[in-house]
Amino acid sequence: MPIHNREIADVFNRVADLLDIEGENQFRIRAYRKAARIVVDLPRNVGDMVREGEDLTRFSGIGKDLAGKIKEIVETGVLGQLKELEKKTPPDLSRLMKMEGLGPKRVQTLHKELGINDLDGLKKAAEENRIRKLEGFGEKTEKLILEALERMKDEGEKERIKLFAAEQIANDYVDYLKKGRGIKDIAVAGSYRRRMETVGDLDILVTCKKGSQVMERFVEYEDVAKVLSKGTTRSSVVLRTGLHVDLRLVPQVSYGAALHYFTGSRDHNIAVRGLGVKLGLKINEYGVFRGKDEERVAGRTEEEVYRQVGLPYIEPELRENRGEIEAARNNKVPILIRRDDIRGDLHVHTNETDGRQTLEEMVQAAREQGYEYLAITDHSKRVTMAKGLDARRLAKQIDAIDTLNGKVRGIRILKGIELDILEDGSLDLPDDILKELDLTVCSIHYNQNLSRKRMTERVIRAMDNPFFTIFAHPTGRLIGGRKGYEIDLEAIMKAAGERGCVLELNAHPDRLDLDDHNCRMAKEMGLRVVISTDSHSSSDLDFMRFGVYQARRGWLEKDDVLNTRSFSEIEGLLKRK
Ligand code: DGT
Ligand code: CA
Ligand code: CA
Ligand code: ZN
Repeated sequence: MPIHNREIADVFNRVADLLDIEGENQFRIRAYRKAARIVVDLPRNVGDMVREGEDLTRFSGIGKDLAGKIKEIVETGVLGQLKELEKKTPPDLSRLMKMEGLGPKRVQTLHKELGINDLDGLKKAAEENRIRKLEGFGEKTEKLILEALERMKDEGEKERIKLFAAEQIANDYVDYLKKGRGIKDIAVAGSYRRRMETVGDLDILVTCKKGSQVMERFVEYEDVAKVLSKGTTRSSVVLRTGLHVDLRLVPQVSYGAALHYFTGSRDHNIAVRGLGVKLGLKINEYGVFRGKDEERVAGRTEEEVYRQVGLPYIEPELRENRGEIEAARNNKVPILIRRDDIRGDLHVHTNETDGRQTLEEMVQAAREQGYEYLAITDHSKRVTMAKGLDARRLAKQIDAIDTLNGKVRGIRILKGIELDILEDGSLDLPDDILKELDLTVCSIHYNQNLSRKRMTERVIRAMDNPFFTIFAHPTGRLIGGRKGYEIDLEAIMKAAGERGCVLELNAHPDRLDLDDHNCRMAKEMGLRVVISTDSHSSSDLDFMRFGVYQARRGWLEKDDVLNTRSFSEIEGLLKRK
């Protein structure tokens, strides 16, 4: 059975979670989290490597012990150690640990003091006001827990997965299907094609030659845990990861219409169908039909479908019925930014703090991306967990970058720092070192629970400092995790515009912060955005595309994004007036 690197990483993360709840020592816990990251970063499928007898210990960070555990997971599908842990500590507790207001210590207390083992138990205890009585909890935490539970209910039973994870699964499935005989067209439609940050399920569409056994092949995929239905034009399965996948087989003449229909969004489709009705057209997943006798007038391509209702082609990322149809009618659809437009990355870490690679390695990796420039922005001293830089170490890094700039060709290295915005709005390092830098990427890591008003004031006060350049991951949210702190983004954007500061769209697939709505708000306020990866290893530089997808969903064009500019332009733009 092929097992994804991400699934193996999940096993290690679960071990780390449970050890954390048990109160194991942090050193050991971190080792498992690190193992998870290493496995995700490996260049190939680990399962394949194990089967081919490759020696995993040749990768840095993988010792004999870890290699043995990976082998065990690949060969048996489980890790004995995790099973043991789950006997002692209910596995559901790790879900509780990720909830707002709860960490491993509190979950352990809930488990020990109130016997809470799962979400239901938690809900009951909160409703009966038993949690507030525990030491270190209080009314506020109890309320937070109830709110978080409510949100989880809203999100429904079906767990949504991040686009990044969906991509690995979709690519493998599509590659597998393509290897079968007779497939002509194949596309993954739905929210996946609209590049939403999370997807609920995958909707695959195919056309094929007569007699090809595509449905058989679909349900026989090794990752399938359960076949929900199997028909001649439609089948549904559940994968081992719990993800649902639908496959629809459509005739060639309907392919464009079906692609349009199943790409959605539902609201966009309804609006397009409405336009059709006014023109006497019937639009469905089989095609576009005119008049009483339903003469087929389009269906092979999406362009044809749009043309029939008098519209130009609309990119999938825009199809949310958020004004794209009106824009298209007035010939005002934005020309969306593309990955190729990006000329540099302005937020990356090195192993001076919590990155995995050296300065030189990151620069080399950025050159391989074809970038004109790269900003090095390691953490500042407040982030002690990441060995944040003080003024002295930063000065050393500045020298190292100056030297490297004298040596490397084809790329400029910008001197920066990811500077912590302290609780009172001051910056974590003194001006006399900040003035030596090309830019600062300012962000909040601590004291995230201030009121909306105080948080907003804190950031605006920080922006008053003339060395503040970019506000990084502005809301602090984590997709599927932390909701983000309270902050008035509109006020922040206004203040940023007045001061010549820029907001970041953090491209890390767990963050995508700004989100699509925020991007659009920035654009409407005339504010430029910078898309940055926040890379902690050279392979993270590839996250840029997720930032670009989100920017496209937020209607951003090339000119709306600062790091589409050349080095000479950007140098001027980063300077505060
Ligand atoms: P997801 O899977 O929750 O992330 O979101 P989608 O957008 O992929 O939704 P899904 O998988 O339920 O359906 C795929 C597309 O099929 C959807 O975007 C639009 C189309 N579709 C599904 N049901 C309906 C419907 O009742 N009416 C219309 N007009 N379109 C529908
Ligand atoms: Ca879907
Ligand atoms: Ca679906
Ligand atoms: Zn960072």
